[in-house]
Amino acid sequence: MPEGLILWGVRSIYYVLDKQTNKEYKCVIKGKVLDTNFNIKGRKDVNPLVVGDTVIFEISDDTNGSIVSRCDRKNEFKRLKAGGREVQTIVANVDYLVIVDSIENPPLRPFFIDRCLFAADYMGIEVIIVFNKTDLLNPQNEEIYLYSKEVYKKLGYKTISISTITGEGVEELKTILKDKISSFNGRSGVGKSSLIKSLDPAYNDIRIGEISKKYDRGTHTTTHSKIYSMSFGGMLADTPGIREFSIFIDKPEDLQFYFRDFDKYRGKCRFPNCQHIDEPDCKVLDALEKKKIDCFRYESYLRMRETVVKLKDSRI
Ligand SMILES: Nc1nc2c(ncn2[C@@H]2O[C@H](COP(=O)(O)OP(=O)(O)O)[C@@H](O)[C@H]2O)c(=O)[nH]1
Ligand SMILES: [Mg+2]
Ligand SMILES: [Zn+2]
Repeated sequence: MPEGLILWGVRSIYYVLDKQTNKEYKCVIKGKVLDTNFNIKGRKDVNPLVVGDTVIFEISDDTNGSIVSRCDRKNEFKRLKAGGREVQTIVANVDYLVIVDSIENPPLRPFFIDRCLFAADYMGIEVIIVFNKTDLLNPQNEEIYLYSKEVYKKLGYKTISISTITGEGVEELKTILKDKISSFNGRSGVGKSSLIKSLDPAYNDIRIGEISKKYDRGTHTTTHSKIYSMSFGGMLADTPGIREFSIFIDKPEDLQFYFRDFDKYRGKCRFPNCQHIDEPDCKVLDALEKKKIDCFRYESYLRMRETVVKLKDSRI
């Protein structure tokens, strides 16, 4: 039976690319239930199949088929749905997770980026952070934008500044994404779909959204994830915007291990189980005070920890 790549899916119809012949088939799941383990840590995953999944499928005729099973995933990018009881996998098997944020309209949100970074690191996915809309930069916000970019760079994340209007950074991004499978993720209105268009004008008809004047945030225009084949080589998944990115982790105590900023200090705290909140002789707090750890990153840690602890309580 052929192996295929899930390009996109709506309701229970999936579009599958035959990896050998490069032909596309419209598929349903055979017998309606997929033979795979979807329960993640006791929570239901709302999507059994996501873009980027590899499946084994049967061809019924020239354009139709049915999916028999899902192959093991190399990696997966997921978040908790509102309420915390369900997990939503957004994309699987990517080489790069491209976190797209805009520096203006809507304004940059490092706390959002940090949540995505946590999830990517937790799941072992390499990240690129895109700062889009540089053409709109307001001098008042320049400092915070350049500062955050530098912080992420120092932590070892690839960062790139882009404008889909002036074309700044687009060629550079192309070089990085060439021949890879990548996924664009971020809030609504930051320019994910516009970026796909800039990277490959063949997709000029992708819908892009307007920014709501009232809230200075994007409207949901992209309704489902979809993979596009790039003419320069490689594939890109466009995903719907997410308003809140809730993370999940089994033990709140483990969150600290995904803050690279703490790596150099955390082993030296007085208490081996130090959470770096208010413990005496904490080397992370020391480093924070000496500005060796950036304060918005530390604030992110506290905020994320709080939500994780709350979720834990609400589950009992
Ligand atoms: N000024 C400016 N506007 C942009 C840029 N990229 C996207 N936009 C605008 O931002 C809005 C949202 O873009 P869209 O691609 O739909 O965002 P998505 O929700 O992340 O897919 C649209 O009005 C775009 O024209 C950019 O680099 N500069
Ligand atoms: Mg979009
Ligand atoms: Zn500590």
